[in-house]
Amino acid sequence: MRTRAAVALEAGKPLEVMDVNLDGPKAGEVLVEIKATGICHTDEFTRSGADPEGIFPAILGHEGAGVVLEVGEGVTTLSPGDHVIPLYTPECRECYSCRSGKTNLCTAIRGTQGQGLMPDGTTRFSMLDGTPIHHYMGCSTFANHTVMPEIALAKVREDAPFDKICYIGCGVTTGIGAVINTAGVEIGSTAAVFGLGGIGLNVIQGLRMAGADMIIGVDLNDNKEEMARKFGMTHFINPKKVENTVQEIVKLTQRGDDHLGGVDYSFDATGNVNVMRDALECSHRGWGVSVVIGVAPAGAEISTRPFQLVTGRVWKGTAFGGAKGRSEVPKFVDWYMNGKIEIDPMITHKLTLDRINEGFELMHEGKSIRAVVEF
Ligand code: NAD
Ligand code: AHE
Ligand code: ZN
Repeated sequence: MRTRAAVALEAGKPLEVMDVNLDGPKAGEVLVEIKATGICHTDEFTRSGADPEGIFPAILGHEGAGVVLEVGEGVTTLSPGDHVIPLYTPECRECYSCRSGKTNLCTAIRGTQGQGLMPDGTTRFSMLDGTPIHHYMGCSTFANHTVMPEIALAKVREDAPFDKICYIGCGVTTGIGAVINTAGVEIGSTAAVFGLGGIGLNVIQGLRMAGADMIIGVDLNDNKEEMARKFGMTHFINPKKVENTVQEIVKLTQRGDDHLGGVDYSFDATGNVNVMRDALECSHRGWGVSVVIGVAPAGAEISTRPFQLVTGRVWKGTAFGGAKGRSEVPKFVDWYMNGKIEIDPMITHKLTLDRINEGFELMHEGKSIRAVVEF
């Protein structure tokens, strides 16, 4: 079939919207009509050329929602008409990692996914002249139709609006999951969140759900403060306006006879390795846990004095908020539909596919939280 897609032809160039060929689903695969997709900073990371795994040409996008149109041979858990959210972290329930019960990082198809290919080592997308186009993060949601492995689709309730629940395909689950699954934040905790964008706001939302007492937000952009306060941030720091961000956080958290200060939990949602260091170092001696969410460019490395770890701070990371997608994503959709979590105010812009590059510009200008493309 033919479908319409935004294609990343070369690193650093705007996406080009065009008709492309899409082959039907092979065994174990599913054809999905994408109804809506968010634009996450990770799409920009890859588009810009900063991703060591970036391959071009490719159809980016990994934060989508849609409807199953056709299933390939052997598919048993999905049928045409089902509503689904694509999963860049699949859940096969059979590989060594899935069986361990200790991680959400299913390894069943990670090798081919990182090469921009379907599990059989081929691509379903091509240009009209036959040039192959790579898949992205196993999803390629910047296309009106895509083909995905069955194990990488979460079936969700049919009354949930696509233009909101697409955000559960990455940002919402990543932020809330980082708090609940990865950090395991307890009631009464203190926390710092670096980066108040599409991910950081969901970390704040997760901290409020977990019952944190003090939620300190850090962002270079003052305009992010208002929305973050609505989601539960109690204190705001703009690093450009203070001498030392770590010291400011330490001061805010010194209480009673605790002269050391430091937050119980911190989260990096910027992708900047210097910020990751600050996030670790503002956490409390003896027990502070710092979670890296941000994705850093090729060649970037984190550093700190080992003494920070010797004295009890813990550095962790999280992908997709530690969530096992097929099992947990339907629960996030229920939470949204029951009013337990909020999504609507974070979808600041709606675009058509033809205007997708405006979504990247809004992100650069710091004007959007999430821009969503609706097909
Ligand atoms: P975003 O662009 O919406 O937000 C980033 C925010 O960080 C912005 O508000 C920006 O002003 C702020 N910022 C940038 N540099 C800063 C600095 N030095 N100090 C303080 N604030 C700073 O991006 P997003 O969609 O929220 O994504 C955030 C990061 O999380 C990206 O690196 C993205 O690739 C990554 N990410 C990781 C996962 C995962 O599973 N680990 C999932 C989604 C996104
Ligand atoms: N390709 C990059 C790493 C990108 C990365 O870390 N991706 C996250 C999801 S970001 C979603 O917005 C992830 O899931 N990582 C685990 C995995 O297996 O990719 C690089 O540096 O090579
Ligand atoms: Zn993402």
